[in-house]
Amino acid sequence: MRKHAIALGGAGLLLGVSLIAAMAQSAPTTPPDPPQFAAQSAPILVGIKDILEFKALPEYHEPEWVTKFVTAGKLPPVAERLPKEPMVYKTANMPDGIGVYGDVMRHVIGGRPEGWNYIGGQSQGWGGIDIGLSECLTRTGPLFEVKADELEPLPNLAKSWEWSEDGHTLTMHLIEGAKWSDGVAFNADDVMFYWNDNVNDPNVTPLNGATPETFGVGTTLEKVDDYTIKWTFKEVKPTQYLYAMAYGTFCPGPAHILKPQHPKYNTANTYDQYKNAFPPEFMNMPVMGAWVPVEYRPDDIIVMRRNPYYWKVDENGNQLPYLDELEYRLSTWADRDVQAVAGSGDFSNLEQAEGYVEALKRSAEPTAPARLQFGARTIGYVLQVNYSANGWGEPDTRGQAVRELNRNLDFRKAVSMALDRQRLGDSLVRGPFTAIYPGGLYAGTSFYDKASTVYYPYDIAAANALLDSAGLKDTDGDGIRNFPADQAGGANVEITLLANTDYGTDTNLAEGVIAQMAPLGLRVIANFQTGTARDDMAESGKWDWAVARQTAEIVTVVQSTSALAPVGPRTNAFHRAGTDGTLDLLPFEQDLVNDVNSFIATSDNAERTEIMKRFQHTYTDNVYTIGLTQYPGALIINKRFSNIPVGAPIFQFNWAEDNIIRERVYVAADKQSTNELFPDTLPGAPGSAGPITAN
Ligand code: BQZ
Ligand code: CA
Repeated sequence: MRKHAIALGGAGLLLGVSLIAAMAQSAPTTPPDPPQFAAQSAPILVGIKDILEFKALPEYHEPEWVTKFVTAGKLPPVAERLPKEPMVYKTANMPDGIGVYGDVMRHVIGGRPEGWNYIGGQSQGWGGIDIGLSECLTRTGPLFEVKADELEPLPNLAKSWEWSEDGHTLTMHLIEGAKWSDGVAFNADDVMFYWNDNVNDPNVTPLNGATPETFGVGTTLEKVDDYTIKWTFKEVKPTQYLYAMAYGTFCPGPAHILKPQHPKYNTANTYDQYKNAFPPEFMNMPVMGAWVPVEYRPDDIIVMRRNPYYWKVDENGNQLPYLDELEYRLSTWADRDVQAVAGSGDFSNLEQAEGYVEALKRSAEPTAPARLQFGARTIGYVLQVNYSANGWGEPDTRGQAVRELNRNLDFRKAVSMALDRQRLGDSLVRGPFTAIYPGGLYAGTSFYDKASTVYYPYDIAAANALLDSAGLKDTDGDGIRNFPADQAGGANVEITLLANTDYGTDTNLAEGVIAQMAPLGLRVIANFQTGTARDDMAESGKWDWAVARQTAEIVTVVQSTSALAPVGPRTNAFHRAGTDGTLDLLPFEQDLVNDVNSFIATSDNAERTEIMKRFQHTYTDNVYTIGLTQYPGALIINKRFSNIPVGAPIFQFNWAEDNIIRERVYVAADKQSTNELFPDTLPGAPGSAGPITAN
């Protein structure tokens, strides 16, 4: 508290200040109800067993052209390429039933591949590439269509699990006999390499940032045998962590390929060399996913061909996927919308609101090549402030003084009241789409409670009064408030704002925030970076404020729960441990941490609802993040595809690339295109130049 009080001239003043300020500012209120915007169609809710099961079938099939590889002796027969009990997708849950083989889904993405070492921390360019390549212990994307009272992550690489009597251990059974796309067996060694040498090696930051605390402080994992692993938790039956075992945070890599490059096993390698050992040019990287990268042309395209060892089938025994090829054109996110609407691309998550009216207009024409379907308001943005005042990101004196301000509630309230959120939303798109978003859990989601949500509405006069009385004055009369004399030499308050230039929406909102802070006497300076650089900077703590898009924990609470508060040194995006490994939590943050831990420790829904009401009140009353705007996303998919689930949201537990279950998507024979770039080819050996033909 001492350091904190000095920031604004002594504890006494601070206390007085708050009382005076309380009179000046408009009373906090609850947010206005979002304008009605009915998602166009609701999903058909089912049970988990209605979607899939694991069992042996009497016979298996493959595309005819793949059998040529078998007769040419380049592949074992399909039955030997499948596990004892493959995953079987139930026909009744397939919107258009059993599919046929052939055709391609053409994605367009704005990211660029750094390389194929996903668990070593490399991005493949997003937009569904990593989601497709990296199969995980459990799966949550498709949960949007699972009944609330049966909600539990879907089995995936872990086909079943059971809890011990005392609830502290979870025994998981891995799928038996599944193989990587190069034919090498998948087993517990892959899981343990990920856990021991990537999650638990402090020199490695897996992509999507899994840390040991993501699975609970003190949690351990051990191999029982090739197909059995055992978790031990401090909590009793924390079913929550099954969600963390899904995409993003528990998707093992091929240990037979990666381990030889890891410094623990190859002392000639640095950690940097490990992370970068498989550049984008390295083709045919073994995956557990349905398609394998076989062609990469920089700034042009990544082409993927079906994985002949994929371990999932339909009820007729047809090995999946139905689609033989996936493409990722390396362009921009905005171009993804344009190409999907125009029909030169096949898929987009419409998420940049500036393009909504045009996309709606084009898709409304009867001849439009793609179907556009809006979901609920799960897309949105916050202003994050960096709370770490003990070294995360090694700030200079100016940066440190900003963090001291960030940690001051009156400062955050003033920023919130200087924001005209309606104008920010309207600056993106007019109409019923955007809604004022105060921060915290999203309106319209299952744990949201309006009465628990505190909103500090636009009131620039009250905002200025608050900063005046908090002692943040413009001491040199140039219109910019100055730090207190003993902070950063009493210089003008200058705050950098991190935003992602891959998205027009991110930078438009950032410009809006910069403009709206000027009347508050704060100079906010654009720190705009391309996607990878932005993500790396956010991860490293080298930032003051950041414009950030929604994340799953704000939408569902149960996914990425540990990110809701700094429950561990690196679990939260905007408050991480300093150089001494400790977290300098503010009192209210400790309350949030306690609430998150209590939520995880109980499976009683009524209790959970109460905990989240308390959490939401603490979170929003303290303006933990400064919400900006929230709005619905729309899924745009070319009309030739079948088996697209009704009401699939572009984002909920995960993105639509996971939610629609692409391995079940197909194109009816009479609608098949000739868009495949490498027809009748399969992936080659790891590291070889490209796809191979049967002879
Ligand atoms: C969806 C998504 C699939 C990452 C990424 C990108 C990265 C973030 C985020 C989204 C893209 C698309 O989002 O915008 O619609 O296809 O890929 O992963 O924003 O910069 O780090 O979290 O998912
Ligand atoms: Ca000044």
